Amino acid sequence: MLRTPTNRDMTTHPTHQYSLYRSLLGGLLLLCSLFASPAWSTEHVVRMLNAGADGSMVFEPAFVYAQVGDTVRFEPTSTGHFVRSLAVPDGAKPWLSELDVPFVVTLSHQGLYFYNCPPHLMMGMVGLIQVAEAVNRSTATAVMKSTQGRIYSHAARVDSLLALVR
Ligand SMILES: [Cu+2]
Repeated sequence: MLRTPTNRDMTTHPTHQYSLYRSLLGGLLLLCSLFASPAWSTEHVVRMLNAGADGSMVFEPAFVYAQVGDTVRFEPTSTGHFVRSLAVPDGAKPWLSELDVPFVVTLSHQGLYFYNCPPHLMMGMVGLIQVAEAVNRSTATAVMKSTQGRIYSHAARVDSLLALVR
């Protein structure tokens, strides 16, 4: 049977206690959502193309400047491509994606990340990501220069990428 609230009900369930609980819960939910998908991180998209603004067999954009915690999503817009890292900063995990499958890299450390598409390396299908400070500049540059010797067409792309490092 229903009854009207009495003074006694109001003291056992004080309104201010309920609203405090609600704001705590709200704060907790907000914190959880912040950690689940950080509002301050950016997803950069790099497309893998048979033909782009810079000629055939390209990553577009080939140079990305990012911050720690950002992600890069490699989109297999054209078929026949995948992506493999050739140089990453100390502590960062090297990567290798599958053919024609979108691939997301989380940029865990600052520095330079140099990568290529192995079947099209000879055609200069390379790219570079700079995350904050280029702390591994000399190591990455050495890898890029030695890789350049294995490229038959568009080898100058390596120099263009190096020139973009801040
Ligand atoms: Cu390719």
